[in-house]
Amino acid sequence: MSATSITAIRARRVWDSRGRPTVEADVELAGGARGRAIAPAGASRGTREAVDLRDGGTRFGGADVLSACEHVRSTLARALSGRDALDQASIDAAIVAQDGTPNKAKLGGNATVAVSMAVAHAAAASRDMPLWKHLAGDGPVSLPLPEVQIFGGGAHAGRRVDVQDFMVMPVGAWTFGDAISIVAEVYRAAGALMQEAGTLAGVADEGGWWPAFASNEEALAMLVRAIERAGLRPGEDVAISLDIAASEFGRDGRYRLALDGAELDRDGMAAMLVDWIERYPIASIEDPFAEDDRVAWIRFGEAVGARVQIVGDDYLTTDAAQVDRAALDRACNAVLVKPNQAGTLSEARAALDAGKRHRFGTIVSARSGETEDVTVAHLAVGWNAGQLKVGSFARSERMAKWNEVLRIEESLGSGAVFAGAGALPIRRPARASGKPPTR
Ligand code: 2PG
Ligand code: MG
Repeated sequence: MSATSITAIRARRVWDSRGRPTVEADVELAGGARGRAIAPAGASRGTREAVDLRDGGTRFGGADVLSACEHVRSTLARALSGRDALDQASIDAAIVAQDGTPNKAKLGGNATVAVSMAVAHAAAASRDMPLWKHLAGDGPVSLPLPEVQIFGGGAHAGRRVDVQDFMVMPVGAWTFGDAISIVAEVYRAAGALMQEAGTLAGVADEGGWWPAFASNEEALAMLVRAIERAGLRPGEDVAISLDIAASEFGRDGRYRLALDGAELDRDGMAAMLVDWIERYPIASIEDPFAEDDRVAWIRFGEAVGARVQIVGDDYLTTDAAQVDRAALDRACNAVLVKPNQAGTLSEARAALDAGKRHRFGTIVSARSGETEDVTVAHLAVGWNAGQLKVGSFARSERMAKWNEVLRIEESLGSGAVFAGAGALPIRRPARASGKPPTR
């Protein structure tokens, strides 16, 4: 037994940002190093992603995770005991083998991802390193371009607007810190605008302003106004990014936009999105079509793939094989990487690596149900993903991640490299040269 052998794994039920139970895992190594991680939880989920194990019954609406915790303490603790925490690949292979299902249905994706991430934290601690550095090894690292929700909708806001995330990307920023300052101004301006319009109704699940819009497009127009009001140039300083999350309202090639009172076929849906791309400074669109509408994805990729980042979330579910297929199809040019969609860090990493092989944009992403766990901030830097999406710019489960990246940037000092707009898989006009502004 070496100092990095696993000697104990514990689990407990803790609570996420929606007040729902989730799994926290602690891992201890022979040399005394410890790691801890908490599983997040999605609301708009792809059908092929790893599933959380929930107890059912009446307690906490059936969402309890006592059986998932028990699987950590029994099956996983037994299978991983004595293994070397530095060998993440074989740890994750053992987790996959113990589960034995294609979607972690037996042990629960919430159990497996918490343990997989806690092992990585323990391994980093054993080397006395921050997690991002441990993960990077000799590879390059960069501070990610943040993708930040300003208005929340869809399943995260009582479906008051159909589109799920109206986000911004500070493409004109010089550093990660600069990017976050820009976002802070836009978020503030958007709140003030809605307050003046009398439509402010609190914040949605990920901290974005809760929308009371007359149409989906009105939210886009409001976002442009917020960017301008913050004294920034739409498109140049700040671009728009949308997560349509179309699987939530599309099926069999038909899309029901409740707020617009419209039912569109796949061509109508594509026409609406292309029209938006032409009239608004949109640089990225996630899940523009439902996950079962492959033909729509392929046509859309052909039409706009050269000028817009097209991101597969529910469409790819952090699965390397799906990324390979989408690349062959040219259906998308970016992959969202959510560790709990895969169920282990190694599988999530494989999806990211597949994306890089195909020159996709790669975006590490949190879920709508989050906690104080900041693992994704470290993954974005250490895996050199280039982009990070963790929801909005309010509520501490979101701010903890942005703040962690700020700390990492500071620790890198003059060696810090900001991925910026170069992380997008599309050609963009070069940023004006000169001195960075003070923000
Ligand atoms: C998404 C995520 C995060 P959820 O759709 O990209 O915004 O939502 O975690 O509910 O799947
Ligand atoms: Mg999504």
